Amino acid sequence: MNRRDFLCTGAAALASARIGRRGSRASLAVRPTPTRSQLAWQRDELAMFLHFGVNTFTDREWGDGHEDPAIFNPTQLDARQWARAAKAGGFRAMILTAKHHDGFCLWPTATTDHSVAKSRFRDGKGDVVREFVDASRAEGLKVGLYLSPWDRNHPAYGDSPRYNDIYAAQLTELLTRYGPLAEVWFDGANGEGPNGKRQVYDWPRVWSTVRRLQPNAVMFSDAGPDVRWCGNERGIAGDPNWSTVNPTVVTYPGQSGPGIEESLQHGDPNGSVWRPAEVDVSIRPGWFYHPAEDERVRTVGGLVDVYFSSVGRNGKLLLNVPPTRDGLLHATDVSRLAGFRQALGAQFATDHAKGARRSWRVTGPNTATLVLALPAASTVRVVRLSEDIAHGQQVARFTVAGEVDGGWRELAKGETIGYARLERTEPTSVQHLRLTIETVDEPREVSVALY
Ligand code: FUL
Repeated sequence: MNRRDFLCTGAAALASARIGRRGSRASLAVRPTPTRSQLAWQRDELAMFLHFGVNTFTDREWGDGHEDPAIFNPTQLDARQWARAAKAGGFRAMILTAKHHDGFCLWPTATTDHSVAKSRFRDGKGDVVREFVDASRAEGLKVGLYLSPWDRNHPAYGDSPRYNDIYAAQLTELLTRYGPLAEVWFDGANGEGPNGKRQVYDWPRVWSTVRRLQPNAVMFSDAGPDVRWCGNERGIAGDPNWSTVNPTVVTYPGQSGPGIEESLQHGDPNGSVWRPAEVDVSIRPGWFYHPAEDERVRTVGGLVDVYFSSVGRNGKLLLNVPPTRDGLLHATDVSRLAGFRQALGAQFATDHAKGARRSWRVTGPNTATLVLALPAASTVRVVRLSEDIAHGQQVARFTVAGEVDGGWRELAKGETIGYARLERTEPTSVQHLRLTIETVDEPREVSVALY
């Protein structure tokens, strides 16, 4: 079973209630704030994930490491087409699976023969990582790489010190050959059975290698250290979703046990480190391309829903769009990406709160109210709230009400806000709007936009 299927909805709901109550009592002397890289990462909002490798040619999701490298032959590979599609979709970065669990390396590495160098792609002289990086840069996109720790091909895997050297060498190649990386992605999956090889990874070594060689890259994993997995692959960030976590709960990728799921999904209002959630989800049912899924690509409306449940819940969206065997993104996926961007543009075209008179009042040590008088009565369908997260995250609860027929009607209500909180409301015509917040430290003004 995929480890990522573990999410149990009942437990998540309980956890959410518990964190909600704790939220208003949190009191850290100094609350965590994001680094410059974490801030830039979150403000980018959208990154595209590309799962590509031997699985693309075997029609599988997890290769077993026995694949013949010769099967890898994307004859029309055009990474510029990937980058153009990403850009047209409003994405700011792309992350490629340089090596998935099957161990096949998309770059010519000195650490194994199981790579593009032994494939028919560009007569064994190709380098998919290089083409990917160059294409991303040409389109102004940031670059990220995924390097699976689990390796079902490498003979050293399971001989822990030896494989840790190999893994560090692979990482070093990727971190030193391709210019600045914005993100390095460490998967937590390890499906070795009871008779399989057990590898003890050296995570401190891995993390310090990235810090040393790419100090501006954020590192993703269940355990961060910079950004954390949101706890599911359905495109839905936790609610509430704190960007602060207690770092003693999830300490390495793939860890399971009590409290892990709650920590990944919800973070912790009392957490001592800033580790925001990344929401990885595929545009198709699988991560790799399968022709049988051509009719099952998420619709534009479905993608907009994912935006609301990821970016709109204080997450960063990492949307997977897998290249086909030709080495191109499928036309359906490309048109859905363009449609997604268009739909978001239409949705957020007019902010009715622009030019509103704002009166901000701190009503207690942990409470405040913001009243907006809009320039004209407007029909509100979506409320967008946002905290200035450069100063951290502090809202534990909020209520938005609109003045209707001389009284206040509740339009939206919830727990955390963070970078962004998007709430759909019953279309309601209002001219005055009131936001009430409860915070974990001295209240700071929240931005409100209305669409
Ligand atoms: C999981 C992997 O097992 C999947 O194949 C995929 O790479 C996904 C993003 O992460 O843990």
